Amino acid sequence: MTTQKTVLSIDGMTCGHCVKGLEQALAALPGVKKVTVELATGAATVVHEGTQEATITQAVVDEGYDVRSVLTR
Ligand SMILES: [Cu+2]
Repeated sequence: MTTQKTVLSIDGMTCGHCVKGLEQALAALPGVKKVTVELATGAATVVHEGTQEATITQAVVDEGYDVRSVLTR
């Protein structure tokens, strides 16, 4: 399976706890290999194999944040 990178622009993170919680939620998704969440930019980078973009987006929404944009390549 191909390794893909999905980059999300996220609204609503305010502190390190937000970052940690989101990182854990994303890392728990099936197929996710690596997660980087940056508080300053609101950017989350998810390296995964076969995880649907919609699944990743939903996980962020479920954590209580807004997804401004999402790009998979
Ligand atoms: Cu917070």
